[in-house]
Amino acid sequence: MPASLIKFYQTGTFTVGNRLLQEEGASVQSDQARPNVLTSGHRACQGCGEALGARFALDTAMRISNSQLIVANATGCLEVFSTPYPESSWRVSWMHSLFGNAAAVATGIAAAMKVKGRPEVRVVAQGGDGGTTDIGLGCLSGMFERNDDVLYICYDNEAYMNTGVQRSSATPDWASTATTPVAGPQPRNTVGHGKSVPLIAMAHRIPYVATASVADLRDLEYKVEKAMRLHGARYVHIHVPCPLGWGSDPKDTVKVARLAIETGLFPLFEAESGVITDRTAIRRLKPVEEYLKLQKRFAHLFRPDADPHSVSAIQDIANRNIKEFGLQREESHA
Ligand SMILES: Cc1ncc(C[n+]2csc(CCOP(=O)(O)OP(=O)(O)O)c2C)c(N)n1
Ligand code: SF4
Repeated sequence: MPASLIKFYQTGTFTVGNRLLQEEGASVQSDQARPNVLTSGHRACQGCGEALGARFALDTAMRISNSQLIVANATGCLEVFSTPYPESSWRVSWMHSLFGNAAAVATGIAAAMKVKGRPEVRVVAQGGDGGTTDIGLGCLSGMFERNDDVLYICYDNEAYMNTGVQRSSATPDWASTATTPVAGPQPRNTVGHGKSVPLIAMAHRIPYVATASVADLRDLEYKVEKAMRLHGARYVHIHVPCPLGWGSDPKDTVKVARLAIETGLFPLFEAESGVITDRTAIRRLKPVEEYLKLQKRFAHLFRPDADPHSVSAIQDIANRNIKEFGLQREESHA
């Protein structure tokens, strides 16, 4: 989102609030005109970042498509907590795909709409990080390569939460999960070093790729809106803390998400046709400890006998992101 100068009365606070912002800078709040695509009554945990992200992302997609929207949803928490048979929290044409084929199902829907002469109907596919970065990556890459007219949204809670917190290829190194338990003198994930699907998407040179976070809902809305105004394959990757899997306090979901940005561990950027076009500079750089200490999945890093190199290695990852994505703020308005 284009940067704007911080006004003097906002200095020192993050709680500016919509009422102080111009309409174009404010996130959508509850009002009668809001589509409310994901209604109350679903069964997500308290403080679920995925529910928050999905609500804002799909309300935006619904608004931009004039309510002409079809959604394909991969198996995962979002699908399970929103549609316990025979109920549904969705107020949109919504289809449950398999775990790994949401992108292919969405491609089929888009092709069908084209054949039926319904270009006004827009298509979104969505899934968790497991459904996207692991089992669904083949279908997703095909969708990118064919430049199918679909917006794919990944809700990244950094593990397979729906089935009991197993590691995915989006799980950070050192995070304790059911399949990467804390064991041995230097506990860490020994399975792999993960992958960045936003960068993989960029390598396909698709029209639009963006990362977003529930810590900045206006930025999230802006990016989904931009993606929806374009055609061809588009990809938005949203960071969504999971209190259950991360061992964080449900009231801290937005705080944890914000710290991921402020430490440099989750860079916010946009890319068009494979080239980064914008990034969010970090306003107040924080050490990674502040992020890690709010989550029980990293508690082993702060035991008296923990290897201090682990935290410094995570700090190195954040530092590398800051450098690679140009997240260092050039001038201070604070
Ligand atoms: C082919 C197949 N393998 C395994 C499963 C079981 N399964 C359902 S949801 C899920 C995990 C989903 O994880 P993720 O995509 O990260 O979404 P989250 O639940 O974290 O939102 C798994 C393993 C399945 N439904 N289909
Ligand atoms: S397990 Fe995590 S992702 Fe699933 S509903 Fe609970 S908070 Fe949300």
